[in-house]
Amino acid sequence: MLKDLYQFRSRGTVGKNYTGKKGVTYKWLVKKKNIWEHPMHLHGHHFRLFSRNSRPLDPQPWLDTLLLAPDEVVKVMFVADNPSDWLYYCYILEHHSAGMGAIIRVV
Ligand SMILES: [Cu+2]
Repeated sequence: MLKDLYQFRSRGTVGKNYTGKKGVTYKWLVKKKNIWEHPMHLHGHHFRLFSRNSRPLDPQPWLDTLLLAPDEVVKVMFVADNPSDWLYYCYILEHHSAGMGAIIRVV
């Protein structure tokens, strides 16, 4: 089963928190429309990129961080197999404190 998780739709908004079910594979759209790069990091899980700007990619290695280019839209997939509350955020402290952070709860 695939579910979309959609983060950081507009500039300056606080990241929305999500709840996922253990064992479910989630498709996750990462998008931030501005001029900066964002090194996005997820605790507790690894994920795989499968498209950048709607272009499918060859099989990619497992990651816990991805570099989001300016105006880029990236699709990743991960299996929610580690129950707890996990932080997902931009490593750049100014961006994180401005709202680029969210909790993904796996139950
Ligand atoms: Cu950032």
